[in-house]
Parts: sequence; C-alpha cells; structure tokens
Amino acid sequence: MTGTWAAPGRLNIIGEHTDYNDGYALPIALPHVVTCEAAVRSDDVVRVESRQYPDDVVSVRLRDLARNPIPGWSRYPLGVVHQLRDRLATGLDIRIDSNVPVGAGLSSSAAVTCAVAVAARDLACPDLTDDDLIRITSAAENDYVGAPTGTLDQSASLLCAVGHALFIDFASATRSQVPFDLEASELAVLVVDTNTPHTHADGEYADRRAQCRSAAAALGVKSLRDASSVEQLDDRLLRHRARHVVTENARVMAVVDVLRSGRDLRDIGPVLTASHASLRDDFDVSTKELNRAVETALATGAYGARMVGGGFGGSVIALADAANCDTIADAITREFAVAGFRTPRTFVATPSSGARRVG
Ligand code: GAF
Repeated sequence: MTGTWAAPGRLNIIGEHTDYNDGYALPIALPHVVTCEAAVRSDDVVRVESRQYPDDVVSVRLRDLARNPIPGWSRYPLGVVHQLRDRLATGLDIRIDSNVPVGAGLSSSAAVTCAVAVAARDLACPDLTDDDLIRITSAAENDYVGAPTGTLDQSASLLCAVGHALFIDFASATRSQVPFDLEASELAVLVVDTNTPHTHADGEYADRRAQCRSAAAALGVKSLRDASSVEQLDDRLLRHRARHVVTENARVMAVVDVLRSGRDLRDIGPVLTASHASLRDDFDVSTKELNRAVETALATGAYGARMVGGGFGGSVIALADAANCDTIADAITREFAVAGFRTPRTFVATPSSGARRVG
C-alpha cells in the first residue's frame, strides 16, 4: 500500500496566542504544502527522508523509537509515528518534500506532522478522527520535539477548506467553515515574510504561556477565555498579557461577524491593525522588522495589517486591493533595504485546502 498526501502551511487571519488560552482563532490554509509519499513496509522499520535534507535519512525500528529523539528535521515525522507506535502493525517508508517557507511563522513544522498523520491514518489507522489527528500531531510537537505550542497550527493544516477561513473555538474544540471570498471584492491578502529568524522564540513563547496561566489564576478564572475585564490585575505585566488575550478574542468575533454577515471585507482591516498593536504593545512579541512592514503596508494603502504566528520574527499580512499588492510589496522591500534589514519575501495567499490525499 502506497500513496501521496499533502498538508498546507497556515496563515492566521486573526486570533494570536489565544489557542492555549481556550480562546478563538480564524486561520486559512496556504497553497504551500508539505507532501508525504508513504508506503507500508513488511518489517517494523520506519524510514524517513526529506528532499530538503538529503544527507539526513533516518531508519529506526518501531520498538526502538526513543522518547528523547536525536535532534534534526526527522523528529517531526518520527514524533507522529512515536504517537502511533502501538497502533502500527508494520513500519513505514516516508518521503517528505515541502514548499512551505521555513521559519516564517507559517507553520512549516505542523504541515510536516499533519502530512505524515493523514498518510498514516489512511494507510494503517483508518479509525482515527480529526480530533485524534490534532491530538497526535500536537503531542508530537509538544512531547517529542519539545515545542510547547497550542493546537492552532495543526487544526488549521488538517481542517481548513478552499475559499474559507476556519473559525475555531478551542474551549469546546468546535470548528466551522466561514466563507472568505476576497476575489469577489477585488481584495487580496499579501504575505510579507520578513526573513528574520525567530530568536529566543521557544523560551519567550513558554514565558507567555506561563504569564497567561498566572494572570488567569490571579483573576480566579480557569483560563483567560473566561475573563471579561483585566484592569483589577495589580501586576502590570500580567495585566498587559491578559488584556491582549481578552481583546484578541473579541477581535476574532468581530472579524467572524463581518465575514458571516456579508459586510464589506474592508471592515476587517482596522481590526487586523488593532491586533498588531496589541501583539506589539501588550503581548510584546513583535520586532522592528514586523512593525516596519505593518507601518509601510498601511502607509501604502493597505486596509489593515498585522504580524502573524507566534512572533519574534516571521511574517506580516496586509489586507489590500489586489491591484495594490505589488506596490505595497515593493514599498516594503525598499523600506527594508534603506533600514538595512534583510530582503523580505512576498506573495499573495488564497484560502486553500487542508490536508488531503493527492496521489
Ligand atoms: C505558534 C504556535 F504553534 C501556535 O500554537 C499559536 O500559539 C501561535 O504561535 C500564536 O497564535 O504558531
């Protein structure tokens, strides 16, 4: 048995650092994907290779998959197999290829784990549900790779649909597809990958999670999802962190309302920009490159712009007239050159399909 599966990177339209606070988010899938060619073997060996890391092919017996894997790209696919090791009767051959930008805040790693997970489900574990796959892929990243992420990226990569954004309520683990037809309004979402590395991202991310937990405890709520006001928090830092989460959840609902009610999509622009200000000022996860890209996009006619993903580097999105995207991209590239920043990479994103079998 053999086949090919694909899972996309994700672009979060709004709802940042809300997933681990039982909040809301609204991602789309990118057209960029990780593909996973997979085949069932007759022995108990798992062999993983990647076109991006041709010198790093790993073969390991299922029963020898250690809890503490060797570092390297193979932790991602092997982390998924590790989660499934008791369900697999035989080993697998796994060949990965990817055109999802790496280190750009666009979930290249979740695209790997999700591509492997859907392949393993279809080949060997057909009873796995979507919720199982989200649990398995995020456990692979949390327990095996050691990245303390929430479930936004995996949910988006697995469940997004063409032409739609995915509204996720993390408290109830419910999701619904919301039509997101940019073309009909002659609009586009421009992505600007600032091409800056996520310095200290893991430690800072874990710190933010801990601060959110402390803020919830001080407010006497189970999670920040349940907080309505944060002004009674004496600790200034915790008050700012909590305020980001509470206001960000409200912003997700405001954007969903625009999309569902069929109002002018331009109305979501100021909400995106407010999200950026909150991530910059209250959550403190932005960078000078991200801020400059947002400011330049707005000064060049974007209706709204914000950083996306965990922060400390990565990408910005700008909602703009489709006809204006090249002008905005050029202005940001020029501005980065003048500032001595790295050359950004830009592209227009269309709401694409979640994980699926492609061959
Ligand atoms: C990263 C994490 F992996 C997600 O779980 C999420 O918290 C995001 O940062 C911020 O919204 O992508």
